[in-house]
Amino acid sequence: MSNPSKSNSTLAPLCTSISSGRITSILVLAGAGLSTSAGIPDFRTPETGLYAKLAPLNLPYPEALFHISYFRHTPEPFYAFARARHPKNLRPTVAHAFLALLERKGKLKFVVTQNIDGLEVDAGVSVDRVLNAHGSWRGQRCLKCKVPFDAGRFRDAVGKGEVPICGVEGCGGAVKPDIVMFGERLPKEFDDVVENVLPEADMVLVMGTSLKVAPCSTLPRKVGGDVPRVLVNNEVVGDFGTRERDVCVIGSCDDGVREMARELGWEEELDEVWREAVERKERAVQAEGWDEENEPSLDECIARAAEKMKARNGVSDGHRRMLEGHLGEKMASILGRMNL
Ligand code: CNA
Repeated sequence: MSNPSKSNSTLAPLCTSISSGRITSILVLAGAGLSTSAGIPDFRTPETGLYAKLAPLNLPYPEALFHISYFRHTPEPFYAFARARHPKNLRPTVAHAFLALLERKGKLKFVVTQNIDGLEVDAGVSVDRVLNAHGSWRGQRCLKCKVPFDAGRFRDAVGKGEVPICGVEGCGGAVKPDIVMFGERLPKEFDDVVENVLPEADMVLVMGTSLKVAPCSTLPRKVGGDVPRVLVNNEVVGDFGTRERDVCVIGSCDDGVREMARELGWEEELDEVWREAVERKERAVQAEGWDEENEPSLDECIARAAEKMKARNGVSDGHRRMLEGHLGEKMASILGRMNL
C-alpha cells in the first residue's frame, strides 16, 4: 500500500468475521475518492481536486458549479465540467469491483454512494442495492417546466459542451441531469435507508469520502456502537477512530480493498470481477461509438468555458434570459446596448 494501514491488526479479525459468516450485512458509504483512480477528480483534495481546477472560471465560490441557485442562471460552467466528466467512457476501479464481489459473496447489504458516475453498477452491483444519494446521469429534465428531455439530444449537447435547452414551446429553460445539486433535497429513499437499512447492517464500510457533505456524512455516526466501522480513505475523517471497533485503513481505496481481499482470500476473484467489469464497459463504449481519442481534458474544457464567459463579461445566456424575464425589455435593451 502507498500508505500502510493504520490498524492492520484489527482488519484481520474483522475479515475472519466476514469469512466465518458472523458478518453478513455490510452497508457501504462511498464518496468521490472511490473514483479518483478512474480519472475523476474528487472535490477537495488540494491541487488535484476539482475545486482547485476551477480558478479560471472565476466562480463566486467553487461549490457554485454544483449549486442549484447558480446553475439556474449560469449553467455553462457545469456543462464545461460535464463535457469532460460525463461518465460515458469511465472504467470501474478495482475498489468498485470489490463492492460487486461483496454482493456475489452474499455480504453486501446496500451501497449509499454520493457519486454520480454510476460506476458501482457498471462494476456489477445490482441497481436495487445502490442508492445514488446525490442522483445520477440516468435521466434529465428541464429545470423550469420539469419536462423530461430526450436522452440522445442531451448526450449530443453534453458532447459539445453546450447547455441543452428545453424544447417545450415558450419554455426555453436549461436542462439539468437528475443529479442532486447543493441546495436541492436528497431522494426520499435516503430516509428509508436511515430508517430501515442502516439498523440491519452488521458492519459499515466508508470509502473515499471527506464526510463533509450532510446528510450522508451523518450515516457513520448513526450506526450502533457495537457495529464495526471500517474507513478506507487517504485520511482519517469524521469521528473515525473514536470507537473501539473502528478500523482505519489509511491509503487509497484500491490498495485498501486489495488488502481486505488478501485477508479474505479473495484476491483472484477480485481481479476476475474487475476484469469482467472493465471489459463490459469497454464493449459498451465501443457499441456507442464514442470517440475517446478526441475527448478534451477537463482542464481544456474549463479553459474554453472560461474564455467564452470572459468574452461575454461573465453574463451567460441563462443569466441574460433570467434578467430579461425579470426586468423585461428595458434590461434586454440595456444588455443589447452593452453588447452582452
Ligand atoms: P470530497 O469531499 O472531495 O472527499 C474525497 C475524500 O476522498 C477525501 O477525504 C480524500 O482524501 C479522499 N480520497 C481521494 N482520493 C482517494 C483515493 N484514491 N483513495 C482513498 N481516498 C481518497 O468528496 P465526497 O465524496 O466526500 O463529497 C461528496 C460530494 C463529492 C458529492 O456531492 C459527490 O457528488 C461529489 N463528487 C462526486 C464525484 C463522482 O461522482 N465520482 C466526483 C467528484 C465529486
